Amino acid sequence: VISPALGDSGAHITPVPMIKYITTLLSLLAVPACAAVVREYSLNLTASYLAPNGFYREMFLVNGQHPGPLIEADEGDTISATVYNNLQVPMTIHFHGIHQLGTPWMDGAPGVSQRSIFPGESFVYNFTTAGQYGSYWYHAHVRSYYQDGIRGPVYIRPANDRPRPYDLVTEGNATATSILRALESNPMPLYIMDWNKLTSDAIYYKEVTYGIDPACIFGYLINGKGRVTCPTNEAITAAGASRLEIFQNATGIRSSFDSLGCLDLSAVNGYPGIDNVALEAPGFSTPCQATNTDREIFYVSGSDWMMFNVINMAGGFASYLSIDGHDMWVLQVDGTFIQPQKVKQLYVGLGSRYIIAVPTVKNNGDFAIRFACSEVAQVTEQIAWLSYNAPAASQPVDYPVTSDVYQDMGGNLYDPDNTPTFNETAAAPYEESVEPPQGPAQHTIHFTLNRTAVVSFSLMDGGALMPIEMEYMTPLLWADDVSHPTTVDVGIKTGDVVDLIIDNIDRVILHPMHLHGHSFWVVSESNFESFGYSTVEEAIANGSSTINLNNPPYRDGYGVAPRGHVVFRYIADNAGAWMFHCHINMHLMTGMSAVILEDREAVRPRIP
Ligand SMILES: [Cu+2]
Repeated sequence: VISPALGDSGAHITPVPMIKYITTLLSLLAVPACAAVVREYSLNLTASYLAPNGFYREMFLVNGQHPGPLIEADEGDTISATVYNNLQVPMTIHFHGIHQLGTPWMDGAPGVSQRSIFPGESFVYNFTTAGQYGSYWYHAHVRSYYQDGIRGPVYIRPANDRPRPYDLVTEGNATATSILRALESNPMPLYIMDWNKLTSDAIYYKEVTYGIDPACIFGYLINGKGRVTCPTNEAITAAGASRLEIFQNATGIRSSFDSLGCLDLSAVNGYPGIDNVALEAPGFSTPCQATNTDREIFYVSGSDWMMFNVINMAGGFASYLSIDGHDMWVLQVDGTFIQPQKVKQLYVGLGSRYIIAVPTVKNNGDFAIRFACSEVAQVTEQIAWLSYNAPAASQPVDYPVTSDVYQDMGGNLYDPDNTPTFNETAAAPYEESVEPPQGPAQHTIHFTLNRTAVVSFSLMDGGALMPIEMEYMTPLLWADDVSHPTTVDVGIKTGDVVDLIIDNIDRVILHPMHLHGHSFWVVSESNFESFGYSTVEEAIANGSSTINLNNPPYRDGYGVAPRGHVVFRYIADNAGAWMFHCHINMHLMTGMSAVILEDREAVRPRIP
């Protein structure tokens, strides 16, 4: 129906041959829902020296590829993934969004749920997918090594008896609904990842040594592919006009963009005069140099619909996704079917996953799939191609605007119809059973997201930072001493309801907060004010307008806007020691992380 280009270097993607399509249709009829199996995978981690966007650097690979291979299962299957660490650094693998229900020691958090896998060692991650479906991903959780290449997708096909919202998309057209149902078994990959010239260790070294926040990337990759383009400063400045305003409102300083579209952050970085801070050593910055490497390309033929699995695997940046001239129906977010939204632009939060259906337009041409950085810190975009033409040896010429609806490199959407963009706050779960508990929570924990120095980011109210050395300590899941300033031990017992109130007092930075071991309901949210109450009950009693206990979004990661707040509510149904942290690697590395203990004594005797 639709297949990516064959014979490309870089990401290795399995096309969808027609025979598999037919087999899937048959399997929907033939396979009983209870036929859970064990899905075995080997993940061989190696280092290499490659140039995915035209510049050579040391990078990491999983089974010789970046991103790593797809791990797939049917809902209820067990996944058994053996990781062979052939790198020269310690490693763990975290299965992002997988609850690890009953197996907290398989969560892949170094110093929290396991000891690191040291060079030459292996480790078997063995866990169930029961109760979970949709899109997830796996990534290194030691230091920032996932942004060097240790990352890949996990896809769990929903059980046959899951209610699906496809009729709302197709307006009851049975043929169209059956097409979506078939595409669901193997959605096309659309993985966005940011990329740097330097390794994450080198960037971290620069961050702590020079005291600079490396909020600047060398460009995005889509499915491990992409190229560097060097737009004019006039074009960057035009696309980034709103960023200049936001920064000026926060700091009083009129800033400017460098050749890679990075905002000059000297005023808050404390280290003036650096171009491309994440890319070069101070004093050795080089201006943007364009490359001509292949972009990802998808060839379309015949089908009325496409389905994409969108995953933000980036190390630091969220982005906006748009496809020139095409609508997108958002069907799932973070492994949950939602009330579908038809949009022309989708905010793709760091660590988050989205299943989208795209109606084809039956118009011979090449259309750009555009990811634009949504952060204040940089104007940059990467594109992949959606081609209705026959596969060709050469790629389409860059940037033909093939539609009057398109998104520029600053993430500004040009749409004569003013179609609403994706509304995260309104992304209600489709299944009515996914409802939060309504009564008072047994525990309310307050966090404050704060930049306590140029390169120290905290979430504890008192400003405590989780030291990077935690990764080498006896894992908190079974350690005798848990008395660290970033350990939250408030006596949570199995079955308790927990509210996390998170105020972000930073003026510019959105922090994408990720909770391990659970999904949560976003029961309050604001992008301009703190929560202002000590509990959800108090907020309700005072008539707070931000509280939403009526089918709120159900997520495992969610961005907290600058000056804003969120309240996450979850059920403590998974005894263990669970990380709660910002997913921006350089924030996690400099302290923005905590561990929430949950009925730990109940699980300690069961640890293998
Ligand atoms: Cu952060």
